[in-house]
Amino acid sequence: MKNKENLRTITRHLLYLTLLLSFFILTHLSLPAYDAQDENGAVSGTIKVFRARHSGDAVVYLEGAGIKKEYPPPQEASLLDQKNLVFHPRVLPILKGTTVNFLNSDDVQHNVFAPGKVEKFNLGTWGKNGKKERTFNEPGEIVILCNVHSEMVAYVIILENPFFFKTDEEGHFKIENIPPGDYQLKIWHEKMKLAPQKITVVGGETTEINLELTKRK
Ligand SMILES: [Cu+2]
Repeated sequence: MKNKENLRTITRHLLYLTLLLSFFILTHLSLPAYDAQDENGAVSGTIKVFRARHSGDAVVYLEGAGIKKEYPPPQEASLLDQKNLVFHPRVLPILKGTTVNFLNSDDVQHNVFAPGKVEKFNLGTWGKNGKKERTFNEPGEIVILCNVHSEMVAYVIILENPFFFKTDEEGHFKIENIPPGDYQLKIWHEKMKLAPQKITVVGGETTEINLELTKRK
């Protein structure tokens, strides 16, 4: 009786093992069937910004015929804080349709308004820990100001696809998960400009590109 039960348990385990093995073999065997072109690629490199304190706050983004026109915006809102009389972050790139929470973390009152062409608005003036939100649906650059402190400025950059990256202070960027194809790599910077660059993204590979921003807008 005991032996029979043991045998049954062993048989059951063997069956599970066989199923598991077949699953792994099947999934791994099917991998080489995918062409490298079915995989996405990446672009990375460094943007050196001249005549600036550092190489950060440059927004690198892609445009191209192969990119879809509509991407669902993130569920989570982005944050633009006002702390120590400065907007944080100074440059906020977002995907079109994203909601931005405007927060005041200071003891003094701050205001938020945009005098620009893409969107013109004034969210009002409020005190510590107060928050207002706004959703941005039009692509472009929006200059954000505070009418209490004239030196405060931030830039919301609204982009049409998720293939963008804001450089760190060393100028590094990396855009991942890009469908293979030809693109125009563009750069937004507060003060500097550069002509669009042609790049090719190859599936499963990272295209390296290093650029310099030397011309003023
Ligand atoms: Cu202010």
